[in-house]
Amino acid sequence: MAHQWRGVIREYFERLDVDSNTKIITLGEGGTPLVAAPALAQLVGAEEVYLKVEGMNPTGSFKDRGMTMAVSKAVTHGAKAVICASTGNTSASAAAYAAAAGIQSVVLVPKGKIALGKLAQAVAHKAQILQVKGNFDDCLDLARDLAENYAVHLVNSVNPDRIEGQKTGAFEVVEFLDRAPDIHVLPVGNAGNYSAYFKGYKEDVQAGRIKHIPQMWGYQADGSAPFVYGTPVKNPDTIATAIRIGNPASYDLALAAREESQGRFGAVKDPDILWMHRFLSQEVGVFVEPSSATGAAGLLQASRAGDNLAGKTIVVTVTGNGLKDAAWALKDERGKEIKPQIVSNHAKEVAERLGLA
Ligand code: AN7
Repeated sequence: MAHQWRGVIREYFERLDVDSNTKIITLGEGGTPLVAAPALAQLVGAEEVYLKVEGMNPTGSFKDRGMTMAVSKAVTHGAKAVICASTGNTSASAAAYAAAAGIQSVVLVPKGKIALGKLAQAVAHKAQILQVKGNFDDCLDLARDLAENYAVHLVNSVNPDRIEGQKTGAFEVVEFLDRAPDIHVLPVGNAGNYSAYFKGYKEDVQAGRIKHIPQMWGYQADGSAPFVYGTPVKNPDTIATAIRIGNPASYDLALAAREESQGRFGAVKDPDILWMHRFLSQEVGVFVEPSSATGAAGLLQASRAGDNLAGKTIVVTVTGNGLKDAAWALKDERGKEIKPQIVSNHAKEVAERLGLA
């Protein structure tokens, strides 16, 4: 008999900060596939590399794991509206879960700097959307201010319910592998997800399910890399708009996670992110948004710089679906637009064009 996945709150009820009074708002998030990526393993010289494909979540990103918790808690406490600042995915997720809960959502996004698919999602789910003249960091300051002073509930990852929900990604990795990977790699913006996976692994160690926490490797775009420079970045700049964040909300949590896991932070250049974005599509078969390729790009950079990954089992979280920011797939390596050829409906001509004749 087939069983439907019930969403992360019901699947992990005993391991989350919820109880029988929690009004569960779910869209069936979580339970995403861990996909073997032999082409990537070969490229970086590792024993095995798996992609945790978070683009399979209901709104196409990992944010849904945290949003089911944050919106469930908000509704349980009687909230009638939620607010968030976002580079796109948080707003798409907040809008969808608010719709499911029958409450209002307000989203603040940096003007002109969010991918079209994500904006479309917020519009589709009837969020009140405001484009702020400023970057993500300005939007977050504004959202915090409004949530403090008005009757709206903040659902950014400064809200611990978000991290709590997102830690379930680590639980799923452990259940699938039946052990901890040696290294877990992620793209980093606010470092909420980095901190959440660490929390999940740590709880699995404490519960005796695994023996050690994997090294946590977090990668940022080099124009937006406060963890690498050790200080906030005033005007973050990268084509990877999802992680265009200069003043990460989970800075201290993530530093502690890096320390305890003997992990690292690194920065990769935009062209290397786009190269890996294409490699994952073409050689692995997984279509992600550019930001989501940043972790894998960092792993390749480490391997090229001399890190010996032989014998290692590595999990890379790919955070968002390629369809959200599809325009990048329609450009070649030089940035030139790719347009499929136009042909008649004659088999002979088509065969010639395809080089079959
Ligand atoms: C695809 O939606 O911050 O380090 O406002 O959308 O936990 O912030 C998105 C972040 C990685 C970084 N990959 O995660 C937002 C937002 C994708 C993302 C990140 C984001 P964090």
